[in-house]
Amino acid sequence: MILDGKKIAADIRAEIREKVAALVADGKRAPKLAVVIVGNNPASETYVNNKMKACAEVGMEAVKIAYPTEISEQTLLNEVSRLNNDPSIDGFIVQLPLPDHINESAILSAIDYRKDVDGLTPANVGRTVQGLPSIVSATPRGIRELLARYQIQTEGKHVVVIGRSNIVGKPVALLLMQRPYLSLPGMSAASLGDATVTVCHSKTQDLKAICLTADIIIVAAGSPKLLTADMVKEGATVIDVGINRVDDPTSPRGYRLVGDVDFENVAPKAAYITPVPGGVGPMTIVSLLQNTLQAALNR
Ligand code: BQF
Repeated sequence: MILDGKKIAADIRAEIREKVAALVADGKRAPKLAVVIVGNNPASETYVNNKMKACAEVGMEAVKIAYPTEISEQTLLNEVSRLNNDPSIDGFIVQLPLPDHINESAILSAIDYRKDVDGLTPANVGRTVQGLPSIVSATPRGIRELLARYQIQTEGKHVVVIGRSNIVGKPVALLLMQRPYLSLPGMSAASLGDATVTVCHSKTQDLKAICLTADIIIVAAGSPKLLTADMVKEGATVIDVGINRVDDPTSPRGYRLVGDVDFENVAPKAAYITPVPGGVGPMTIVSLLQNTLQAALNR
Protein backbone atom coordinates (compact mmCIF):
# COMPACT_ATOMS: atom_id res chain seq x y z
CA MET A 1 0.00 0.00 0.00
CA ILE A 2 1.25 3.43 -0.91
CA LEU A 3 1.36 5.93 1.96
CA ASP A 4 -0.21 9.01 0.41
CA GLY A 5 1.61 11.91 2.05
CA LYS A 6 0.07 14.35 -0.36
CA LYS A 7 -3.46 13.40 0.67
CA ILE A 8 -2.72 13.16 4.41
CA ALA A 9 -0.98 16.56 4.30
CA ALA A 10 -4.06 18.05 2.60
CA ASP A 11 -6.28 16.57 5.35
CA ILE A 12 -4.05 18.06 8.05
CA ARG A 13 -4.00 21.45 6.32
CA ALA A 14 -7.80 21.44 6.44
CA GLU A 15 -7.63 20.76 10.20
CA ILE A 16 -5.09 23.54 10.74
CA ARG A 17 -7.19 25.90 8.68
CA GLU A 18 -10.12 25.31 11.07
CA LYS A 19 -7.93 25.98 14.10
CA VAL A 20 -6.54 29.18 12.60
CA ALA A 21 -10.06 30.34 11.70
CA ALA A 22 -11.17 29.66 15.29
CA LEU A 23 -8.29 31.78 16.63
CA VAL A 24 -9.16 34.63 14.33
CA ALA A 25 -12.89 34.35 15.15
CA ASP A 26 -11.80 34.67 18.77
CA GLY A 27 -10.27 38.07 17.98
CA LYS A 28 -6.65 36.82 17.94
CA ARG A 29 -4.06 37.34 15.22
CA ALA A 30 -3.45 34.61 12.67
CA PRO A 31 -0.13 32.83 13.39
CA LYS A 32 2.74 34.39 11.45
CA LEU A 33 5.80 32.66 10.02
CA ALA A 34 8.94 34.35 8.68
CA VAL A 35 11.21 32.50 6.24
CA VAL A 36 14.75 33.75 5.75
CA ILE A 37 16.41 32.65 2.52
CA VAL A 38 20.01 33.39 1.56
CA GLY A 39 21.20 33.22 -2.05
CA ASN A 40 19.41 31.75 -5.05
CA ASN A 41 19.66 27.98 -4.87
CA PRO A 42 16.78 26.86 -7.15
CA ALA A 43 15.81 23.92 -4.90
CA SER A 44 15.69 26.19 -1.85
CA GLU A 45 13.54 28.68 -3.77
CA THR A 46 11.07 25.88 -4.54
CA TYR A 47 10.98 24.74 -0.91
CA VAL A 48 10.40 28.28 0.35
CA ASN A 49 7.63 28.81 -2.20
CA ASN A 50 6.00 25.56 -1.01
CA LYS A 51 6.08 26.88 2.56
CA MET A 52 4.65 30.31 1.66
CA LYS A 53 1.85 28.70 -0.33
CA ALA A 54 1.01 26.27 2.49
CA CYS A 55 0.73 29.13 4.99
CA ALA A 56 -1.62 31.02 2.69
CA GLU A 57 -3.75 27.93 2.28
CA VAL A 58 -4.39 27.56 6.03
CA GLY A 59 -4.89 31.29 6.61
CA MET A 60 -1.56 31.89 8.32
CA GLU A 61 0.53 34.94 7.59
CA ALA A 62 3.96 34.45 6.11
CA VAL A 63 6.78 36.76 5.15
CA LYS A 64 9.80 35.88 3.04
CA ILE A 65 13.04 37.69 3.84
CA ALA A 66 15.60 37.25 1.07
CA TYR A 67 19.31 38.07 1.29
CA PRO A 68 22.02 37.79 -1.36
CA THR A 69 24.61 34.98 -1.14
CA GLU A 70 27.30 37.48 -0.08
CA ILE A 71 25.52 38.50 3.12
CA SER A 72 27.88 38.37 6.14
CA GLU A 73 27.31 36.01 9.05
CA GLN A 74 26.95 39.06 11.32
CA THR A 75 24.18 40.55 9.17
CA LEU A 76 22.32 37.25 9.29
CA LEU A 77 22.81 37.03 13.06
CA ASN A 78 21.37 40.54 13.32
CA GLU A 79 18.33 39.43 11.30
CA VAL A 80 17.85 36.43 13.61
CA SER A 81 18.02 38.70 16.62
CA ARG A 82 15.51 41.08 15.07
CA LEU A 83 13.07 38.20 14.42
CA ASN A 84 13.60 36.83 17.95
CA ASN A 85 12.43 40.22 19.26
CA ASP A 86 9.67 40.99 16.75
CA PRO A 87 6.39 40.37 18.63
CA SER A 88 4.43 40.07 15.36
CA ILE A 89 6.39 36.92 14.38
CA ASP A 90 5.33 33.66 16.06
CA GLY A 91 7.98 31.50 14.45
CA PHE A 92 10.70 31.67 11.83
CA ILE A 93 13.10 29.48 9.92
CA VAL A 94 16.38 30.06 8.15
CA GLN A 95 16.23 27.97 4.99
CA LEU A 96 19.11 25.48 4.74
CA PRO A 97 21.65 24.94 3.35
CA LEU A 98 23.44 28.25 3.93
CA PRO A 99 26.42 29.43 1.84
CA ASP A 100 29.79 27.97 2.93
CA HIS A 101 31.08 31.20 4.50
CA ILE A 102 28.25 31.20 7.04
CA ASN A 103 28.48 28.98 10.11
CA GLU A 104 25.14 27.18 10.12
CA SER A 105 25.47 26.08 13.71
CA ALA A 106 26.15 29.65 14.88
CA ILE A 107 22.99 30.85 13.13
CA LEU A 108 20.81 28.04 14.49
CA SER A 109 22.12 28.56 18.02
CA ALA A 110 21.07 32.21 17.88
CA ILE A 111 17.39 31.42 17.23
CA ASP A 112 15.06 31.69 20.24
CA TYR A 113 13.88 28.08 20.74
CA ARG A 114 10.30 29.26 21.30
CA LYS A 115 10.28 30.63 17.72
CA ASP A 116 12.39 27.79 16.28
CA VAL A 117 9.64 26.17 14.19
CA ASP A 118 12.21 24.02 12.35
CA GLY A 119 13.11 22.51 15.73
CA LEU A 120 16.82 22.62 14.92
CA THR A 121 18.24 24.75 17.74
CA PRO A 122 20.42 22.99 20.33
CA ALA A 123 17.83 24.08 22.91
CA ASN A 124 14.95 22.30 21.17
CA VAL A 125 16.98 19.19 20.37
CA GLY A 126 18.13 18.97 23.99
CA ARG A 127 14.62 19.52 25.29
CA THR A 128 13.31 16.76 22.99
CA VAL A 129 16.04 14.38 24.24
CA GLN A 130 14.96 15.05 27.82
CA GLY A 131 11.23 14.76 27.07
CA LEU A 132 10.54 18.43 27.84
CA PRO A 133 8.00 20.45 25.83
CA SER A 134 9.80 21.30 22.60
CA ILE A 135 9.37 21.86 18.89
CA VAL A 136 10.32 18.80 16.84
CA SER A 137 12.02 19.15 13.48
CA ALA A 138 9.57 19.09 10.61
CA THR A 139 10.54 15.95 8.67
CA PRO A 140 10.66 13.61 11.69
CA ARG A 141 7.39 15.05 12.92
CA GLY A 142 5.87 14.48 9.47
CA ILE A 143 7.10 10.88 9.32
CA ARG A 144 5.67 10.14 12.74
CA GLU A 145 2.35 11.72 11.78
CA LEU A 146 2.19 9.71 8.55
CA LEU A 147 2.78 6.45 10.47
CA ALA A 148 0.15 7.46 13.03
CA ARG A 149 -2.49 8.29 10.44
CA TYR A 150 -2.05 4.89 8.78
CA GLN A 151 -2.03 3.26 12.23
CA ILE A 152 1.37 1.72 11.67
CA GLN A 153 2.56 0.75 15.14
CA THR A 154 6.17 1.18 16.20
CA GLU A 155 6.04 -0.34 19.69
CA GLY A 156 8.61 -3.12 19.95
CA LYS A 157 9.34 -2.91 16.22
CA HIS A 158 12.82 -2.80 14.75
CA VAL A 159 13.23 0.52 12.96
CA VAL A 160 16.33 0.93 10.82
CA VAL A 161 17.24 4.52 9.95
CA ILE A 162 19.74 5.05 7.15
CA GLY A 163 21.35 8.48 7.52
CA ARG A 164 22.51 10.36 10.62
CA SER A 165 21.84 14.02 9.81
CA ASN A 166 20.79 16.49 12.49
CA ILE A 167 17.69 17.30 10.43
CA VAL A 168 16.29 13.80 9.80
CA GLY A 169 18.29 10.73 10.86
CA LYS A 170 19.15 11.62 14.43
CA PRO A 171 15.83 13.22 15.43
CA VAL A 172 13.60 10.57 13.79
CA ALA A 173 15.57 7.84 15.59
CA LEU A 174 15.06 9.70 18.85
CA LEU A 175 11.33 10.23 18.33
CA LEU A 176 10.60 6.61 17.49
CA MET A 177 12.66 5.17 20.35
CA GLN A 178 11.09 7.44 22.95
CA ARG A 179 8.54 6.50 25.55
CA PRO A 180 5.27 7.82 24.09
CA TYR A 181 4.25 9.53 27.30
CA LEU A 182 7.20 11.80 26.83
CA SER A 183 5.67 13.00 23.56
CA LEU A 184 5.07 16.56 22.86
CA PRO A 185 2.00 18.77 22.84
CA GLY A 186 0.30 19.13 19.51
CA MET A 187 1.30 15.67 18.32
CA SER A 188 -1.26 13.29 16.88
CA ALA A 189 -3.28 11.37 19.49
CA ALA A 190 -1.86 8.04 18.38
CA SER A 191 1.43 8.09 20.18
CA LEU A 192 4.32 6.47 18.43
CA GLY A 193 7.52 5.41 20.06
CA ASP A 194 8.87 2.42 21.95
CA ALA A 195 10.70 1.14 18.87
CA THR A 196 14.09 -0.53 18.86
CA VAL A 197 16.08 1.74 16.59
CA THR A 198 19.28 1.07 14.64
CA VAL A 199 20.93 4.05 12.94
CA CYS A 200 23.07 3.19 9.91
CA HIS A 201 25.31 5.47 7.85
CA SER A 202 28.03 5.51 5.20
CA LYS A 203 30.49 3.58 7.40
CA THR A 204 28.01 0.86 8.44
CA GLN A 205 29.21 -2.66 7.71
CA ASP A 206 26.75 -5.04 6.05
CA LEU A 207 23.89 -2.61 5.68
CA LYS A 208 21.93 -5.25 3.80
CA ALA A 209 21.96 -7.75 6.69
CA ILE A 210 20.79 -5.06 9.12
CA CYS A 211 18.02 -3.85 6.80
CA LEU A 212 16.75 -7.40 6.34
CA THR A 213 15.93 -7.49 10.08
CA ALA A 214 13.92 -4.23 9.91
CA ASP A 215 10.16 -3.93 10.31
CA ILE A 216 10.37 -0.28 9.28
CA ILE A 217 13.16 1.26 7.17
CA ILE A 218 13.58 5.03 7.01
CA VAL A 219 15.98 6.10 4.30
CA ALA A 220 17.43 9.60 4.54
CA ALA A 221 20.81 9.26 2.89
CA GLY A 222 20.52 11.47 -0.19
CA SER A 223 21.54 8.71 -2.57
CA PRO A 224 19.22 7.60 -5.41
CA LYS A 225 18.18 3.91 -5.29
CA LEU A 226 20.35 3.22 -2.24
CA LEU A 227 17.69 0.84 -0.87
CA THR A 228 17.13 -2.07 -3.22
CA ALA A 229 14.65 -4.97 -3.06
CA ASP A 230 17.23 -7.50 -1.82
CA MET A 231 17.65 -5.39 1.36
CA VAL A 232 13.97 -5.43 2.34
CA LYS A 233 12.09 -8.07 4.34
CA GLU A 234 8.73 -9.12 2.91
CA GLY A 235 5.99 -7.03 4.57
CA ALA A 236 8.26 -4.25 5.83
CA THR A 237 7.31 -0.56 5.86
CA VAL A 238 9.58 1.68 3.80
CA ILE A 239 9.78 5.45 4.33
CA ASP A 240 11.74 7.31 1.64
CA VAL A 241 13.00 10.74 2.72
CA GLY A 242 15.28 11.24 -0.29
CA ILE A 243 14.66 14.13 -2.66
CA ASN A 244 17.16 13.77 -5.50
CA ARG A 245 17.02 15.67 -8.77
CA VAL A 246 18.02 13.52 -11.72
CA ASP A 247 18.29 14.79 -15.30
CA ASP A 248 15.30 13.88 -17.45
CA PRO A 249 15.11 15.54 -20.87
CA THR A 250 11.53 14.25 -21.33
CA SER A 251 10.25 16.14 -18.27
CA PRO A 252 9.12 19.79 -18.63
CA ARG A 253 11.69 21.07 -16.11
CA GLY A 254 14.53 18.93 -17.50
CA TYR A 255 14.75 16.92 -14.29
CA ARG A 256 12.60 14.74 -12.11
CA LEU A 257 12.59 13.88 -8.40
CA VAL A 258 13.60 10.44 -7.22
CA GLY A 259 13.95 9.12 -3.70
CA ASP A 260 16.61 7.00 -2.01
CA VAL A 261 14.56 3.84 -2.63
CA ASP A 262 14.38 1.73 -5.79
CA PHE A 263 10.61 2.16 -5.62
CA GLU A 264 9.65 0.01 -8.58
CA ASN A 265 11.37 -3.10 -7.21
CA VAL A 266 10.92 -2.49 -3.47
CA ALA A 267 7.18 -1.68 -3.59
CA PRO A 268 6.04 -5.27 -4.36
CA LYS A 269 7.79 -6.52 -1.19
CA ALA A 270 6.69 -3.71 1.13
CA ALA A 271 3.45 -3.69 3.12
CA TYR A 272 3.61 0.12 3.09
CA ILE A 273 5.85 2.45 1.13
CA THR A 274 6.05 6.21 0.54
CA PRO A 275 6.42 7.54 -2.99
CA VAL A 276 8.66 10.41 -4.14
CA PRO A 277 7.25 12.90 -4.84
CA GLY A 278 4.08 12.94 -2.75
CA GLY A 279 5.26 11.00 0.31
CA VAL A 280 7.33 12.53 3.10
CA GLY A 281 7.88 15.92 1.36
CA PRO A 282 4.32 17.24 1.77
CA MET A 283 4.32 15.95 5.39
CA THR A 284 7.44 18.03 6.08
CA ILE A 285 5.70 21.17 4.88
CA VAL A 286 2.53 20.52 6.90
CA SER A 287 4.62 19.82 10.02
CA LEU A 288 6.13 23.28 9.69
CA LEU A 289 2.58 24.66 9.79
CA GLN A 290 1.80 22.56 12.88
CA ASN A 291 4.96 23.82 14.56
CA THR A 292 4.07 27.42 13.72
CA LEU A 293 0.57 27.01 15.14
CA GLN A 294 2.08 25.40 18.25
CA ALA A 295 4.55 28.30 18.66
CA ALA A 296 1.71 30.83 18.34
CA LEU A 297 -0.47 29.01 20.89
CA ASN A 298 2.45 28.70 23.33
CA ARG A 299 2.87 32.47 23.56
C1 BQF B 1 6.86 16.22 -2.67
C2 BQF B 1 14.71 19.70 1.68
C3 BQF B 1 16.80 18.60 1.26
C4 BQF B 1 17.50 19.71 1.76
C5 BQF B 1 16.81 20.81 2.22
C6 BQF B 1 6.86 18.32 -1.30
C7 BQF B 1 8.92 19.33 -0.58
C8 BQF B 1 9.63 18.37 -1.27
C9 BQF B 1 8.97 17.35 -1.95
C10 BQF B 1 9.61 20.41 0.17
C11 BQF B 1 13.26 19.77 1.64
C12 BQF B 1 12.45 18.62 1.13
C13 BQF B 1 12.63 20.94 2.04
C14 BQF B 1 7.58 17.33 -1.97
C15 BQF B 1 11.15 21.13 1.95
C16 BQF B 1 10.98 18.77 1.48
O1 BQF B 1 5.74 16.42 -3.13
O2 BQF B 1 7.41 15.11 -2.68
C17 BQF B 1 7.54 19.31 -0.61
O3 BQF B 1 9.34 21.57 -0.06
N1 BQF B 1 10.53 20.11 1.17
C18 BQF B 1 13.43 22.01 2.57
O4 BQF B 1 12.91 23.04 2.96
O5 BQF B 1 14.75 21.89 2.62
C19 BQF B 1 15.42 20.80 2.18
C20 BQF B 1 15.43 18.60 1.23
